[in-house]
Amino acid sequence: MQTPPHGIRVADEVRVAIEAGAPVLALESTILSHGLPTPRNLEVGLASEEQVRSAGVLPATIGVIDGVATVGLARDEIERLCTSAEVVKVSVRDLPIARAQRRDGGTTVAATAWLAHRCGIRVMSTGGLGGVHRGAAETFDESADLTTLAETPITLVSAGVKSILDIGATLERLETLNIPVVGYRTDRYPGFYVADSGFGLEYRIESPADAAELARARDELGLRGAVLVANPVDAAKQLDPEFHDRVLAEALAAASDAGISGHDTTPFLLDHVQRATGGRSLEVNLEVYRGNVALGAEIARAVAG
Ligand code: PSU
Ligand code: MN
Repeated sequence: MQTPPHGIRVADEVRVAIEAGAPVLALESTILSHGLPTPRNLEVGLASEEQVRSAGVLPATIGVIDGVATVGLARDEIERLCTSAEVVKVSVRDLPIARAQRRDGGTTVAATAWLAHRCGIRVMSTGGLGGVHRGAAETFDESADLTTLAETPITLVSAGVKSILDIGATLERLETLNIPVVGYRTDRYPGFYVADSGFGLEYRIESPADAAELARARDELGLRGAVLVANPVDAAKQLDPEFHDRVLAEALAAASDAGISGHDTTPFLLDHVQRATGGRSLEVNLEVYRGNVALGAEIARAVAG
């Protein structure tokens, strides 16, 4: 593997696997520290690692412990990120701050992908990607996931972006940033809770081998960005699309009525959706994540093979 920078700790098991060219799948930790309620977060964190191992792939959950960016968190470290109230959300710009101030942090897609790539990991799974927020034309609120992925050559499996974001604008920005997006066995861009966001995709792939070939083609061309594999939730398990649209409209109206803005918007909307769906959105969230972890593991094997 390329020598990881001094500032990154790589678990022994992960280091050995990377050096041997064995399949490794990177997993983020903001979903655990900030995306899911306790104790479901810990169940999900441990179960997804187990799911990856059962598929013959080594999981590397990535996060920050005592300021140290860590690739391959130990079980007690995952527990710590799931239960401590002191855990901060760490994107790339937060990594040096977390290090200097010895914080614990859950890493976003951006920070996770960047750390994984620096250590030679080539595939990663997440639930939903960050993107362009509604109203971004005024607020400039766009996730650093997008700009980071433009310069991080990893294959990333997600179920698109949540509908609380501006999906059309996110797709436009991905195009501008030269980031290829392919549907996994679909021509439609998934909308996280629903299999079809209402936006189409120009390209699709049919297998993990196709994803591996795409990553190889990117490398052969010397391109430096990620390849995004958009993996929809099984239509039988999605949130009913009409119900979804109604709840989202209510949530957006409630946020506006309450004068919510800026970084408070996402937690407010997600909380509203969760309560308005009676927890059903959380179950879909977990189903989405399981599907992405399963596909990520298959792609990691194809890439390593
Ligand atoms: N989307 C979700 N749930 C999440 C996130 C995104 O549906 O928990 C997390 C991911 O870690 C993503 C981050 O990388 O939020 C994006 O945050 P921001 O918009 O602040 O960059
Ligand atoms: Mn933001």
